[in-house]
Amino acid sequence: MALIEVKVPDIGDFDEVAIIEVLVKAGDTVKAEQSLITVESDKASMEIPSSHAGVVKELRVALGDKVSTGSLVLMLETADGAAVASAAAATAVAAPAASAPAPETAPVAAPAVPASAPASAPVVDTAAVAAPAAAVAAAVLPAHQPGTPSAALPHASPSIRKFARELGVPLAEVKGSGFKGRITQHDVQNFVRTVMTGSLQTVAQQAKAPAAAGSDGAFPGLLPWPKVDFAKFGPIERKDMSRIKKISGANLHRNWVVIPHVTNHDDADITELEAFRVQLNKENEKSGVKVTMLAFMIKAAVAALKKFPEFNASLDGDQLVMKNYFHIGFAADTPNGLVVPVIKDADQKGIFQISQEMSELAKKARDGKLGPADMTGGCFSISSLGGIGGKYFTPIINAPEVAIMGVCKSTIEPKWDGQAFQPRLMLPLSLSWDHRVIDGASAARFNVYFASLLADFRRIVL
Ligand code: CAO
Repeated sequence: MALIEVKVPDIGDFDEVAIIEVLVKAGDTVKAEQSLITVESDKASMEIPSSHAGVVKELRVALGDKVSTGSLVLMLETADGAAVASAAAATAVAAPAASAPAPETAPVAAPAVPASAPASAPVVDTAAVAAPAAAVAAAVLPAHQPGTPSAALPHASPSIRKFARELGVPLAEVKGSGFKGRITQHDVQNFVRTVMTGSLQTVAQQAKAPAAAGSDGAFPGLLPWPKVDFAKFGPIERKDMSRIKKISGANLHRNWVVIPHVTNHDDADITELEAFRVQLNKENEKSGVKVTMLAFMIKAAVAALKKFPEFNASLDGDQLVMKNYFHIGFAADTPNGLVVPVIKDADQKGIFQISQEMSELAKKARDGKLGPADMTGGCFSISSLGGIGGKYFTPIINAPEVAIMGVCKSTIEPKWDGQAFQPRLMLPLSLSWDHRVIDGASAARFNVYFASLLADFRRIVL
């Protein structure tokens, strides 16, 4: 018996790297080459293996500690009779796993399970975004009930560990199907699918929905995600998704899967309002504040939320949370993805103030400088593609909100006035709403009222 120090071996340029996983504890028996900790720099992660077999007597590091070559990891009792020694962990450290995709090529069907990485710069989703994604998902889907962790340490490459961490998957509960039981990307994806299916089933049961007949999941017969070797068909390259896209993708997917969406389309005649807007901008050219149609829509949304309060609500179990404040989010397109900054207390602000705040928030969004406070607390969102084009679309509700207004590019259309066709500037509206909270008739009324405000903005003061 001998007590040896196991140290971090030569890990090249990696200096002061954070420990993101501690894979052993005091009392564990480890084999030589078995991974002890995982460290991660901003570019890659790697596992630090044990130099010897033995029993862990004392851990000298903890999660989050920073280590470099030569840092003491743990004290190991070896059975090989070696004298008390200082042993750098095995020199053959697994090659760093750069933040490249895991080897298997199957794309991930963006699961709505939590990404455990904290979302310091939240994205889509108003209240939801500011919270870590885990908390967001937990608010909607029942928490995953841990299964029995496998007794053995999970074997997985650093890239798979990173992948699992991003999805919040506890590797100890994943059964490996790879060589010698190694966990593959496919195993992690399957785990997510199983949890998702179970969670959705629970949601359905909670809502007392009839169970899917004769199935062991909510989606009987659902085919697995296609696994394609794209390189077989032509040259390809792989790109990491931006952090914003990953977080917003998970939120959008959850919202799309969980919320029973319906979208009503309508048109608003904005001929006079557009003329007024152009006139306003001419008069205020020197102010530096440009009034956009979106500012009028934010005011119209406030008035419509006041008239139809169920649109200014959130579901909380069997209760509706009715809000007496009016914070309106607007979707902003940025080079890194979609974000939804929020104009707070829009009911207390005028068109100029809203226009100014919107332009400041849109700039902050494009510069990647929005903070959580800029994106939280929204009651209702507007997604405007008016500056780009298109006719109608089906926007995804920004949970925990219950409705979202999508608008596209206005165009001159012939409208019959009873005697002749008149050229009118028509704005296409697409209102998506949560059918658990809102009925179709209310949605149609909301759209008609919203359109009537834009058609004659004097109605806003009635
Ligand atoms: N019809 C016709 N023209 C419109 C219009 C509409 N509905 N809305 C805006 N425009 C015009 C503006 O008047 C402006 O024209 P000028 O430059 O001649 O004045 C031009 O389009 C550009 O407007 P804008 O997009 O800069 O301003 P905005 O206030 O309409 O929108 C913002 C601001 C931040 C919402 C927008 O830039 C943006 O990011 N939109 C994309 C939102 C998005 O991605 N939604 C999809 C979400 S689902 O994936």
